[in-house]
Formats: sequence, structure tokens, C-alpha cells
Amino acid sequence: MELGCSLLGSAFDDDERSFDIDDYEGCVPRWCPGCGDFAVLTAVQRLLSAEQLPPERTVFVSGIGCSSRFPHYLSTYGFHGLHGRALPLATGVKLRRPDLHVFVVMGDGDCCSIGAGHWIHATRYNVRMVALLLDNQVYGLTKNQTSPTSPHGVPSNTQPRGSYLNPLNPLTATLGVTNASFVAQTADWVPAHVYATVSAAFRHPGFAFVRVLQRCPQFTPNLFSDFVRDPNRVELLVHDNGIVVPELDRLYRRRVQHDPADLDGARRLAEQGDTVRIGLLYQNQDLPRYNETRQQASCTADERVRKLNAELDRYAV
Ligand SMILES: Cc1ncc(C[n+]2csc(CCOP(=O)(O)OP(=O)(O)O)c2C)c(N)n1
Ligand code: SF4
Repeated sequence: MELGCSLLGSAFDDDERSFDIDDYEGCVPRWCPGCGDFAVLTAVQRLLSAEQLPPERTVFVSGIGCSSRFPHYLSTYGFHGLHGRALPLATGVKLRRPDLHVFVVMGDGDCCSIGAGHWIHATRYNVRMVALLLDNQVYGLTKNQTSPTSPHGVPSNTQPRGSYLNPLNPLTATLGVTNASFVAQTADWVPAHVYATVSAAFRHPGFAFVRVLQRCPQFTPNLFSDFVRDPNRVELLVHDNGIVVPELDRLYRRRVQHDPADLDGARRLAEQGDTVRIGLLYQNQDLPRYNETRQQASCTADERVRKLNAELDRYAV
């Protein structure tokens, strides 16, 4: 990659530049061997290169957690902020700089526990960004506490006799929020599907929520092993408007025809059963986006001054 700059600021000519995957590489990732976060990072780097996104116009925002170390491992702009606070920050970035490509990376503790309020409202605001929930169903960075998505009965440091409650389902939760416009699920051990999913999310013109089932070999090594070992425990959601990955046809024979425009169907499919369902659950490109609705001025500045003066005149003595 050749970078050009002038004393008056950057003078990049996008047409003359091309980016390889290496151009997006940041620090050496410090995740444990076999961590599912690696697969997501690779898929994201592939996407950045496929879309030729200029690093200086791309921003990764995260909270705190293993997965939230993501921005360090890319050479784009990044903000590694406060636990649970990635979404409002990213929304602010996108509102102020709509020209930037904004990505958010969250853990399940980050998004579904401390950040849950922000998750609901970011979904409802429907501001364009890709939100990746790397769901390993445990607190990884703080070394094994029960998270809101930990399965019932799975032991951890905080609940050694097993998680007391049934887990929160991030898919049904998001699909239940007013104005949810893109909801997909993928799994780190199906890299072609992760890539196709982040690509579809990137193209979506609103808030794209992707739950990635992510293995944490350090603390919950067996959580997804049945689904990894047995392709019959995985169901692909397929549709012409969905996420199409032809190379998976031979591996995953269980498939469900699902039109991503069907919200009720999406909610049913999002329920956890004996299988893991991956694919596009719901997409609606026509839902209102907060940044656009707030820009629809009801009147011009002159009209506003006239109305204000008229209002003040009512109180003139
Ligand atoms: C306000 C605040 N509360 C708690 C913590 C401690 N903390 C750091 S990371 C984390 C959870 C990490 O788990 P998760 O979000 O699921 O991400 P993972 O590490 O599994 O990727 C917690 C509780 C913190 N840093 N800040
Ligand atoms: S603790 Fe788990 S989530 Fe964190 S880096 Fe290690 S394997 Fe990945």
C-alpha cells in the first residue's frame, strides 16, 4: 500500500491505492490458542480487503473483554473503551462522521449484561454499523464467571454448582426490539459462513447485529464441541435473499428455507433447540434510521426564527 499525504492534511487518492489483508494487520493477537476470536478477526480482515475500505475511514469500537481487544489487532482507527459502552460510542461516531465505516465488537458480558440497555437502544436507533457479538457464553477476560448467555447448569467461578438461570437468548432479544433491521447468527468454526455473514452485515444500510458463537477453549472447552463435531447438529438457514455460501452445501445437509423478511418465522427459528441455526434470520432495509429521521428539518432556520418571534410577541407588553 502506498500512502500519500500533504502538509495540509491527508491527500489520499483512493483510486490509486489498493489494500491487501496485511494492510489491515495490527498488533500480534494475544488470544489463547484455538480461541474463536481468531476466526472472526480473519473474516473481518478479508472483508476490509474485499471492500477495499481505507483504514483511515474505518473505525472499530469495543468495550472490555478478550473479544474487545479486537481494535488493537487491526490497523484501522479504533476505540477500546469502557466495558459495555461500545454501542453508544459507536453511534456517536457514526452520527458525527457518517462517512466512516463503523464496526463494534462486544463480548456477551459486554453486550448482554452491563451494556444491555445500550444494545436495545442501538437496535432501535438503527444507525448503520456492524455490531458483532462474540458470544462464548462466559466472561473470558476476567477468567470464567457466569455470563447472561451461559447455559443453565454450566459451572463457573461465580456459580460453581452451575448457572442458576436459563440463558438470555441474544437473537430473540434483538428480534423483539422495535425497529430491529438485521439479525444473523454464525459460528466461528464455519469460517466461510462467518465471512459471508460479516459481508452481508456490512452491506446492510442500518444496524446489523451478528451473533457469532465463539469457542473459548480456555474456560468452556466443551460448550460447542457437539456442534463442531457433528454437522447434523447445525442447520443452515437458506434463501435467495439470505446468506448464500455454496461451499457449505456438501458439509451441512440440514437446511431450513427461511425468508429473512418473515419476522415471526425468524423469532421461532431463533429459539434454541437441539441444533444450532446459522444464517440470516431477519432483514428489513426500509426501517427508519435515527440519523436520517432527525435530519428531516420540519422548517428552515428563517421559518424557525419567524415562529419564535411570533411566539415571543404573544408575551410582549
Ligand atoms: C465497569 C466494569 N465492570 C466490570 C469490569 C470487569 N470486566 C472486564 S471484562 C469483563 C467481562 C468480559 O466478558 P465478555 O464481555 O463476555 O467478553 P470476553 O472476555 O468473554 O470476550 C468484566 C466483567 C470492567 N472492566 N468494567
Ligand atoms: S480466555 Fe477464552 S475468550 Fe479469552 S482469549 Fe482465551 S480462549 Fe479466547
